[in-house]
Amino acid sequence: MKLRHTLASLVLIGIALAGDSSTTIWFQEPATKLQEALPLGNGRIGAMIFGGTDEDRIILNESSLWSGSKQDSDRPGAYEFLPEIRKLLLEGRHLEAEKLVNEKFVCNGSGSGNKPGDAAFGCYQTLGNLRLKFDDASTPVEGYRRELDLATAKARVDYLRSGVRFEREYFTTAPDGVLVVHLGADKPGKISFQATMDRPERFETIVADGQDLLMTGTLDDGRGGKGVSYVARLRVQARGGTVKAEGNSIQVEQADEVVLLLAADTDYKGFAGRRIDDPVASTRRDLDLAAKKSFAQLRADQKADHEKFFNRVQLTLAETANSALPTLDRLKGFENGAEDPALAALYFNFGRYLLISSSRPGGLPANLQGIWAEEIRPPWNADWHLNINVQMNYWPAEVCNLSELHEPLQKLTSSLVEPGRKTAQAYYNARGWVAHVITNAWGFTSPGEQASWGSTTLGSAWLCQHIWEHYAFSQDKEFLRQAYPILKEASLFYMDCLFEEPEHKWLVTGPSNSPENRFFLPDGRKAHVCIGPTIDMQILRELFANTSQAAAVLGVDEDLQKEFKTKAARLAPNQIGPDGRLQEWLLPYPEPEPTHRHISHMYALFPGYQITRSGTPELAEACRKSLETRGDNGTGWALAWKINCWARLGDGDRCERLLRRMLKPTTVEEGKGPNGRTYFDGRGAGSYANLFDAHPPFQIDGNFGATSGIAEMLLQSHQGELELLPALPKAWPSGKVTGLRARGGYTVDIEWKNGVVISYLIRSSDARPFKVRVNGKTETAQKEKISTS
Ligand code: FUC
Repeated sequence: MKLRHTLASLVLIGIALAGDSSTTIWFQEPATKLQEALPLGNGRIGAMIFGGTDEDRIILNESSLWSGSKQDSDRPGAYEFLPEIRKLLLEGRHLEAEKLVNEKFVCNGSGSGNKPGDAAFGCYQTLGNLRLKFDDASTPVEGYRRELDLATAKARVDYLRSGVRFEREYFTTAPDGVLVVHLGADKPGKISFQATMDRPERFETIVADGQDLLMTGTLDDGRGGKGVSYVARLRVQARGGTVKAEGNSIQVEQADEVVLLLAADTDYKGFAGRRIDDPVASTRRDLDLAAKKSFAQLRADQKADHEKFFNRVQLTLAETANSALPTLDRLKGFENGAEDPALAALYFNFGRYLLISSSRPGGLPANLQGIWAEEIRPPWNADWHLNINVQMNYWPAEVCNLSELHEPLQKLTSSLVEPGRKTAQAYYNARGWVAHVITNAWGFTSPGEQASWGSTTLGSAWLCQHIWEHYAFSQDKEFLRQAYPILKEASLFYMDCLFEEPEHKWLVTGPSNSPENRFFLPDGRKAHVCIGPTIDMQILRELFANTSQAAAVLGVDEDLQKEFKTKAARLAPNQIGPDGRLQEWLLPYPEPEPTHRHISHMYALFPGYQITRSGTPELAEACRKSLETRGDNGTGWALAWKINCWARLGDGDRCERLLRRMLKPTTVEEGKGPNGRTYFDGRGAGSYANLFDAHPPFQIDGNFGATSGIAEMLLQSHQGELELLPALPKAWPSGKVTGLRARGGYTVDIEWKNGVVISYLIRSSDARPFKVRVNGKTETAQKEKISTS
């Protein structure tokens, strides 16, 4: 079914086409650090291109390169302390409760702290570096350009040196599973360099099979034993000149043209990934197969594969003079007040590009750094945080028409059911499964190691929201049938865990946290552990509703459906505090940090949709007040979350202001205090030169969150209708977007001018009537109004 609706009285005058400026990140100099380098990825192999002219460094990654190992971090019988902890909390003795949680109710061992000898939690880590050292380092370089083309997923460097124009092209390809680098020159015999590989620890490089350079090593399992083994294998193909693999390098002399192929693999056998026994053999196979194709063929196949995802959505916003600048100058110009709507389109496209590059079916989900890490122990282990971060990574997946890239997250969720059942039993003596705040490549579901943040129990419930959202957008009943047991068991867990608070007889969770936030007790001391924080109640209301709706769609578990509804009705409600804000906790505690980065109680506004402008206007107004108090500063992901919230509140200008804040150029140095500690209060937050989000430090969730936020400004579908341009800022008076997805299985194109929709096209696989809100009016699209033009 197709619906084209042209508001005929308005003439479409050409909107300046943003062209390259919406899909190109570029520089006039090489990168000096990761935050300036260009990311490439095929979902599994990642590369960061520095493009140096004396030495070209490429940071290498493989998504399953995790230290640590499976561990038993639950405390059997911890549930025996539950009554005492709850009693203390009900009596207002929070600090005593917190002490008891720290003693008896956190995980066994050091958890994500990864203490020496007790580091089974592990961390995602870098595969190392590929370095190309060029011979002509002493001569000057002219006309240097380094760029990343998001539309075709290729990085490119070119420059003039000693009268020769050098060009290098780089891409990672999903169809062929390798990194490809092409080195060219406009004169014969001019390409000479030495290729080496290294990493900060645990590596050796050897020549294998006569021609390949191999870097191998084995990580720590966190208990003093051997963990995951890896291999990076480089092969050089040259036209003209000589290639010699010797010692720990490959030397190329006077070639006309060179192609480098790099394969990487690990023997990680967890919930996703390739499950390879012998990475030495698998990388050889990968290179043998890739080497059979010409460079042009490798590129054509990679380009087609990338475009299949990338071209589904197109966003056109006006270009200005600022749009033509190199990326960092463009950010600076924008910071200084230059208009540049196309910069938002570039940032949006970058988010889609990053998801395509870091999350592919069958692989591991994008972690805190996607797949791009240069350290052995990146910040927060580059793990999956379940109290906002990994979910935010997947906010753009459905609305940006990348539904199949959501799969790695769903796979992670289903992999946590089994370990999560054990955790549910140990800590709560409950049915079902639970995951708390953090997880890793090894199925960690226990509480975190500190009560102050680790007692958040909502991780599993929040992951389940993604199951429902995938169904809501795709209408894929078979997916829902398969995922239903996960929803059901998650719901059973929470049902068993809820207990009654005596004053109102509401059902609440506990011990719990409002993620990572604190409150003042009446005596002025600060506490974290609480019962029934607002976010828990919102998430459970949604989980119970989604589970019973899923059961209804599938025609199963009629009795349970009723039970879920009964329980949901008894959860503590959203409460408006004495100051008109939505209350974050069960009681209106004063807060030591009213601008705290987490805005957990906004869950019901976004990503949930229990609170809406039209359905619950008073609560929406309370959310607005809460957001006002939280302010327009924060870590990268906090800013991104706020964009989505303000979009739900219909305030496009506020969204644009926050987006400007996210695009504020920043550096690694600006993100650290004098003691080397990273800031959490918004200092140093913004965009690094390569547009990676700065928490600080680099954390990719903000990129994905802002991408979702931009989509939310243009299209919403959570209120039983498709709303076109619900939060359009004045700064984007004209534009066009195609291919966004809406709940119910619709694909939507919108074109607007002077802030008014002038045409739209809504496609769906069947002919159900639906409501669409356009230019302030809701209409039901009738079958007879549908044309297929
Ligand atoms: C949560 C946040 C931090 C950071 C970390 C990875 O703990 O509170 O700001 O994003 O996750």
